[in-house]
Amino acid sequence: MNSNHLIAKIFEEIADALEFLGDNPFKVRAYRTASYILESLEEDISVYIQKGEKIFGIGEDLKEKILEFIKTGKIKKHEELLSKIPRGIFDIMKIPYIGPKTAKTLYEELGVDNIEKLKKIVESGDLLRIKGFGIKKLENIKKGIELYQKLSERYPIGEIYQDVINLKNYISSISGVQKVELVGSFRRFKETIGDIDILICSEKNISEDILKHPKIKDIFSKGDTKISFSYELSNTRLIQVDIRVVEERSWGAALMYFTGSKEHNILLREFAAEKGYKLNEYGIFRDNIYIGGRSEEEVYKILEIQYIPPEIREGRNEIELAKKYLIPKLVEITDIKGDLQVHSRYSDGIMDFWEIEAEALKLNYEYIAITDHSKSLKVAGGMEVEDLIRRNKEIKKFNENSKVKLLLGAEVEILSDGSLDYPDEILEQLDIVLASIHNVRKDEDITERYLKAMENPFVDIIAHPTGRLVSYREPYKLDLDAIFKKASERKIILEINAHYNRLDLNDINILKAKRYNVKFSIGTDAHNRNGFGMMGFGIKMAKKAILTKEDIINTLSYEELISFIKECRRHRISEK
Ligand code: DGT
Ligand code: CA
Ligand code: CA
Ligand code: ZN
Repeated sequence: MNSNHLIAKIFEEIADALEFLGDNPFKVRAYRTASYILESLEEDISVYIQKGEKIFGIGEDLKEKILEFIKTGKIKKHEELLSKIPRGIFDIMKIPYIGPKTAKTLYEELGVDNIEKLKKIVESGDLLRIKGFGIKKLENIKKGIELYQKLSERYPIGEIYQDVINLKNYISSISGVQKVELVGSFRRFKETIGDIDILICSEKNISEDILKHPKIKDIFSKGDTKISFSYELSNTRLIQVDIRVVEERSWGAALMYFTGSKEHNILLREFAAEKGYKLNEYGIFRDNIYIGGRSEEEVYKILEIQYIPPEIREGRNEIELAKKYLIPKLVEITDIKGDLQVHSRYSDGIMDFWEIEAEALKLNYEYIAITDHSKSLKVAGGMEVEDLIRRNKEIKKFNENSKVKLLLGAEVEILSDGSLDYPDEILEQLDIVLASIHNVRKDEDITERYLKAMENPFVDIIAHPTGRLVSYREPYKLDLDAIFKKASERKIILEINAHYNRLDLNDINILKAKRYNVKFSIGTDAHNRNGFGMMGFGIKMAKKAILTKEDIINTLSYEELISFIKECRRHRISEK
């Protein structure tokens, strides 16, 4: 994650705090505007500052604050405000329908300084005692609280990923620590995380050392084997962390237990019991005598089943598969030979072809599909036909001397009537066509739009099929079975969009699609250099759905991929 998002959040909080305190409205506005602008920048703000570029909407004063953040990781003004206003009030101000003004009234009239108190006065109706607060306001606040809880209960895994890895690395560096592993839903790579679970094996008591970490806020428990606290993420939200310290001889059994899922654990324990074993977090036992548990492999061996990769331990059918040794070799990131969704400068990306090639070389890729947006998607720099033609020429020239092949591609809008945003003569010239929908009318069912578009023989891939954003936007209304069935008939590939905001298709939908015998592509949707790093998230989704290398087209070599796409197109044309 780049610092734009972090600074934007801080500016938002400063604006809230200033407004709460009744500061100058222009100042408040300046912070809000800057926050908005930061969120919409393509490149990290430090890049603009280095280049000495002025950014419209961010004045000198706020530029200083940004520099301060880049240098020190915080902003003094922000810290000051945080110490002046109870933390809970910041949370209240983030609730939809409640702005700083309402929060101020709630605080002054009824002493409401956290969400729990707010809930109480809403339920008891005490809120109506405040002058000017009527039924309508009460209803809105109720709705706001519900929405807020729905959004903030769980954390999208991509948003907390780096923070969690940092915490793990910190713990590994403490002397005496022998083993550290992230367990729970994080190790299973669920798309949202409730809390962080960490397992440690250590030769001495290390709780004091762990608790020295500056981002640890409240300590809930601090025993020899269990430590639990809240940890501040870089977006300033708090997440609970549960740490367990176990003995070496229990390491494997504890890894299994705390990785979960709970449903998986219950099933596995039942299976162990059927075989006459007792399985728990301390080990595997027969007649109460310890017979193993140092490593996961050891436990699986005793149970005489196949090793079950953590990503698939969700209590679906993995244990049945493991009993029959039917879990295939899951796809790995090293199988990937190229990225099939990348945006260049020609639309809303910021990279030129040389930069893209350089990144691809680092990743050992053979090819990259350049999939700029099509003309209707103006907000994302959609390309007019002439620009596309010019770009294609440039790509062809580039490919003459390049080490990485750039595919002529596009992410083409499916228009409201299901037609495509470029004419067929143009689509035909592209090596790879992604079709997708970015504009949906309220409550629109987009099934027919997709089905119509899928009649076009040049649609190779449906990109981010459901349109959902993890924790922020529900999937579009659509009949996925109809889409999957059509994809299978027409040999159209379904994308696993690896961007952490999207993860679309996700594991559940991939599993569903797989029953229709379709192929998948993984694309990062990279718009800048950091974007390529998302491939790992897409791989995790694929693994969770038990996909192998054979299920994913970007494990093919360049020649294989090109001929595969051609073959699919021939099939579609002949079918028509
Ligand atoms: P989360 O935190 O909601 O994203 O999901 P998890 O899976 O990380 O759940 P969490 O943190 O409550 O517990 C971590 C693991 O500990 C869980 O995956 C399995 C294990 N566990 C927790 N409670 C139980 C239980 O009551 N029975 C069994 N068998 N295992 C449990
Ligand atoms: Ca957890
Ligand atoms: Ca937990
Ligand atoms: Zn898109």
